[in-house]
Amino acid sequence: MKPLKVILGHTTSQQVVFVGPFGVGKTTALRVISDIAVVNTDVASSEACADPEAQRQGKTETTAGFDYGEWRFMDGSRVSLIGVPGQERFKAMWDVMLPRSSAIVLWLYGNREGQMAECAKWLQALAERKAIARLAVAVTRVPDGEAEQALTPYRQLISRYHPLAPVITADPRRQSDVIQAITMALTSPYAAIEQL
Ligand SMILES: Nc1nc2c(ncn2[C@@H]2O[C@H](COP(=O)(O)OP(=O)(O)OP(=O)(O)O)[C@@H](O)[C@H]2O)c(=O)[nH]1
Ligand SMILES: [Mg+2]
Repeated sequence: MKPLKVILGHTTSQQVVFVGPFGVGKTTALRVISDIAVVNTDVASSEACADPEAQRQGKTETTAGFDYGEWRFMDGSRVSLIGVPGQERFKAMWDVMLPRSSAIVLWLYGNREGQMAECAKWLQALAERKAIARLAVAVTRVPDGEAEQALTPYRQLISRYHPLAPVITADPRRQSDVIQAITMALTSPYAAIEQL
């Protein structure tokens, strides 16, 4: 097992959790934004080997536990960042991490069939764990110039679960996009809980 080189000497006031399907970019986004060395539980994965897009993108590992990083929010407070596994077989981590989150970023593919069902599955998982009140949705891999058209079906579906959740396009490899997604999640208005 690799030694952990992280020294956590301060407290964080909020916790943002990254959720979404296998390989969408949760660990990538967390590594891009964390200002401490990321604690990481990625392991070699046969799913990654079998998934053609994962192969193209050089992904050979999957998160089996959770990623942990930290980031300083614009008000100066420190925020914990948690990336949970995308694979359902590790969903015990969702049960642990989601109910104690301050806000969620749901990462989704914008270039795959079946993403509305995938999106509904995640929204349901969040709702069941009472973790949907502060939410931003980041749709990845949307070609330039196609954002509005691509986001419309996501917005329609998401509004049934959370009428105020922002839905944006974002590239998890780009720091400014990840900052935008986290900031939107942390500042998104709470939906009245009875609406959820
Ligand atoms: N081409 C392209 N590649 C991307 C994009 N976003 C992420 N990737 C790549 O996709 C892969 C995502 O891998 P991870 O960050 O491990 O995904 P994950 O969501 O943490 O996956 P699990 O933890 O296994 O569920 C990385 O190789 C990224 O470089 C994108 O917008 N375009
Ligand atoms: Mg991961």
